[in-house]
Amino acid sequence: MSSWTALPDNAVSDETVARIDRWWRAANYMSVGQIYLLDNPLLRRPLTRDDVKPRLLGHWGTTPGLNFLYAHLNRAIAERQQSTIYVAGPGHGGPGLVANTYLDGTYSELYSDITEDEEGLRKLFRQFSFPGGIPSHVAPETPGSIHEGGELGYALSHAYGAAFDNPDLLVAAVVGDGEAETGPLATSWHSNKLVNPSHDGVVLPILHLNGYKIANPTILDRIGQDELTSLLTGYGHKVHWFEVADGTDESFDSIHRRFAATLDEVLDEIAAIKAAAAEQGEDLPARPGR
Ligand SMILES: Cc1ncc(C[n+]2csc(CCOP(=O)(O)OP(=O)(O)O)c2C)c(N)n1
Ligand SMILES: [Mg+2]
Repeated sequence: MSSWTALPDNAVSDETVARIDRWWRAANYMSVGQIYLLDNPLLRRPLTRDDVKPRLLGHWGTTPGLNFLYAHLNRAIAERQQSTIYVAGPGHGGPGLVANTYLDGTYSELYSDITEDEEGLRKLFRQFSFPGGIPSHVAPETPGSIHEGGELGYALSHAYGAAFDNPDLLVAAVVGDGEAETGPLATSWHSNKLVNPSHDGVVLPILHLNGYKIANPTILDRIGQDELTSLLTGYGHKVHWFEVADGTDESFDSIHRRFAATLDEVLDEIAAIKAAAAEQGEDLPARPGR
């Protein structure tokens, strides 16, 4: 199977949904553990004050969304054999990406002292945002990272930079709604004008509209769905909404199925654009400056 494969009528099985959910929950647990725990990583004994970090840096808000996207993208790109990187823009998203790379085995491969057992997990939790440890944003030491997240604003610029002249690469770029208020991010929605589907890869911007920049409301969340859709459409993006209502009693099973269907729809649309570009080939206008 080559990349940019369309899989119309793709239905995820019960087993796949259960596996996505288990991955997501494990990554969430490991993210909370990194933010809060100095010791007692598997909570085998009752939690005490000494188990908890005295000074917390980083916050939980963005992490379940980042982990959710990572788990779902893994499913879709494995099925399509699609070469992909994941760029995490939102503030303090570090624990999510560290958790996912630990779960897939890469972390222990690169850092042999962070072993795949309880002691390794203890060290992994302790080192996060701790003196002598690792930063709370994705950083050069995060496995596979090309994107330093500490200064917000560059998720899309880095994503497009990775996609240019890399025709088989999909870059899933998660943008924080707070990050989106920075000047660099606000202008980089326009980078789509520079992409040529026959020469370049594809950037899939995913706006993580969790409503807040740490604890304060974000503009893109408050302007409402119609205005935000118009704004992004005006920038030349096709908008797909995925929402989970506050306080919903929708099951996780249903939420996972809905998101998997949305992601498949988006990836099928991208495959169609790539197929059309391959057919037209060099007739497509080259991007400015070529
Ligand atoms: C350029 C820049 N300004 C300010 C900050 C401080 N800061 C860290 S996280 C954050 C909030 C970012 O909001 P969002 O991207 O929505 O992430 P979330 O809070 O939802 O995790 C801010 C303002 C920063 N890291 N970089
Ligand atoms: Mg946010």
